[in-house]
Amino acid sequence: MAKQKKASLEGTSSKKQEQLAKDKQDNINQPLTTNQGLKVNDTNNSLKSGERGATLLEDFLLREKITHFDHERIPERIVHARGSAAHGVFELYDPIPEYTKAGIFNDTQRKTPVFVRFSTVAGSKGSPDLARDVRGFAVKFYTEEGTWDLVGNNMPVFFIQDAMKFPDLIHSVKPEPNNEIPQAASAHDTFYDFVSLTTETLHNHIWAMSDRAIPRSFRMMEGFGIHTFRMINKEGKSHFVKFHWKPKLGIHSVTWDEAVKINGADADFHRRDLWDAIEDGEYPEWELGLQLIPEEDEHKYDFDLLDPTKLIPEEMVPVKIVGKMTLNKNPDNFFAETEQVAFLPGHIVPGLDFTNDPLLQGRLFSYRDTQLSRLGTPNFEQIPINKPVVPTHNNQRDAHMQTRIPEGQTAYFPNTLGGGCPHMSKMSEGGFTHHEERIDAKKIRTRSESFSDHFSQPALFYRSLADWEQAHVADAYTFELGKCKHDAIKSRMLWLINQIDENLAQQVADGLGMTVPSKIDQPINQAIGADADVAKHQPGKKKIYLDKSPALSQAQTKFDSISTRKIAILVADGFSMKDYEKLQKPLKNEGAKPLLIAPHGGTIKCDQDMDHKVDAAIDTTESVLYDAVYIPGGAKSVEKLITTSKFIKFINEAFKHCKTIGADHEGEQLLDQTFVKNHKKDKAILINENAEAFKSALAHHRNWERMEIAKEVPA
Ligand code: HDE
Repeated sequence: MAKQKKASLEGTSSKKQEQLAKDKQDNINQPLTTNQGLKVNDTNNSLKSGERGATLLEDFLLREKITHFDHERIPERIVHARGSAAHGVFELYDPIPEYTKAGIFNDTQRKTPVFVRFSTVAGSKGSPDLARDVRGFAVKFYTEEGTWDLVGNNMPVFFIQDAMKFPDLIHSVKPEPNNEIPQAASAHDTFYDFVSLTTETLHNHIWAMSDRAIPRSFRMMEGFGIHTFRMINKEGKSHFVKFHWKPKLGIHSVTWDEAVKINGADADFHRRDLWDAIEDGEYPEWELGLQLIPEEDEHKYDFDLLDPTKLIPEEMVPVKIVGKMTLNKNPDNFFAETEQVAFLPGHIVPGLDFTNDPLLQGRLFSYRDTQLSRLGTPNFEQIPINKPVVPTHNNQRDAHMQTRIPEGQTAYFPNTLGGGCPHMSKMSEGGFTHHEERIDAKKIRTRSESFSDHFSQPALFYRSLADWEQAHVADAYTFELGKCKHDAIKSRMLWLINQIDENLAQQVADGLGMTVPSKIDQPINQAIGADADVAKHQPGKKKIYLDKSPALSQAQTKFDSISTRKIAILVADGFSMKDYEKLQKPLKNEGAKPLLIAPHGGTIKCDQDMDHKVDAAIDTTESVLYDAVYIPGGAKSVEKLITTSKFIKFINEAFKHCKTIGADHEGEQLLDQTFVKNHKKDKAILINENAEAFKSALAHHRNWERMEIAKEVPA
């Protein structure tokens, strides 16, 4: 199946890949040279005055090598430093000329190349993948009309409403400035000090307390453009639009206990997962969906479309699926591509435009600016990964690392000496023009009152979750606040959570050993100016304009695929080949990965005396790295497994994390040594069942009904 997929995409010639090929460097069969092309015959020893003497200044080979090394690092991204990326293609299902004239949304024959970078937000470049955090979901479309960047996240709302607050938000969540602790974690006082005083953060914050913040895989997350953008059609008519990415594999997460352990067992868990899936030909796919709102309906909702802390429930405005994105190629070089890629929300194409969302407006400035310090030059757009696939011509000149050689006498407009070129394009020739928006306003530094409802949507989100998701949210708040030292901060947070949901606040308070305060002694929303009327800006009581939005719950996602799920098959010498084969082939046929875990590395013998390659020795792996466990029969094999305590821990942990566990014949004896012994009726514990039952439980990801019992497992 994997091979077939690869073949089907081979014909996808990508203009971007052809362009990148020109800059690639292949060292195979090439002599080592300096950067001047001088062949080198010793790159191991410096030039010395005598065998044991000092190194000579003359040694230009040493100087070139060391100097380049000394300058290898560039500043990491101030946010989203930790990330992984891949190449792919976007294909349109049906043209939508009634909404936009953008070529990418009108031509179903196009295979638009994309480069997509996923990231965490708060951690440094080397931080672990399973931090509780928002994930970046940035897509660069190399379109025929220029590059379009859709720089979004895996949650549909943001923490703040105005770009002015971004440095405050980030300073509060990043490691504290006096001791640079904690790394890649929001569970500390400065973050909650800020959140508890800035109520607009509460909506994104409750998403960050949910399972969305600990995804099983980048391939199993949704993506959102967050802001309301505009689509403009040929007649100049504008529609508001929100962008959604829907993962083909559904939305799935790990548990917090797993996340903590994965960070130790494999800090590159998400990075590796994305890389491996693409190498295996199991190409990650998302459908692109649009929520389209006619201009006339701008003021129809109980929230402001320009407020990036609000989502539009899918039940109010359905998501129209318009195309599909497939990631089908890993980068060749992490630094050149993943690190140097520069996303700018300001990169748009005709047929798309911005709105006055004050967060988006600030981003339009920030991203170009940040590339200057990160990549060191306004010529960052000449770096291969950032180059558009269409030609560029203008009168910008020079600056650090200019790689082009502009010809001619003129670098200004208008001119006659250069034949008036490069000339401007009329709209009819594809020239970009801004949507004409009527503005009649005072210049004023303020926040619109229509932005001040801060409790309704966090409450809607919480109400829409399944019981098990709500329990995870309560646990997350309790964990995070439990790490804070200041009671005043925790108390303010409890009061705020109480505004969202009283039951939730009570659970968190119980966990913290505190009481929910009935009032707080200071205005809670401090994100306003000194002269502003504080009372006017207090968030009102939550409103209920929609009882529930099922689309917000992961319980409503797809549970129909086992593709790329990893199954740990626990074996020792003498395991039953018949049992193994019963499961192995059906799993592989559907793209899942059965992996042999044995007491030692190398090979292991089945009961038919055949050698099988071991995928991991038990001491080098952990159950948190797999989606399910299976123990085939074979008396000798099971006897050995029972005496190796790590296998017992492995199964207990898989049980704790609500995973599917299967066993056949003597394999059951191993389960009898574990917590599973008393829970064989659990619907994801499959003893002597057929492969279909195992696959179905696996596709359901987890048996969350087990959650309460699982808490008792001392693993
Ligand atoms: Fe970003 N953000 N951001 N952000 N953001 C950056 O740009 C910034 C915001 C997002 O994989 C930086 O090139 C400001 C919202 C992603 O390379 C920086 C504001 C959303 C990425 C920056 C926001 C995002 C970034 C750091 C408030 C979701 C990673 C490096 C006005 C819609 C892109 C860089 C990648 C990166 C600033 C708010 C998503 C500093 C000032 C809202 C996915 O420019």
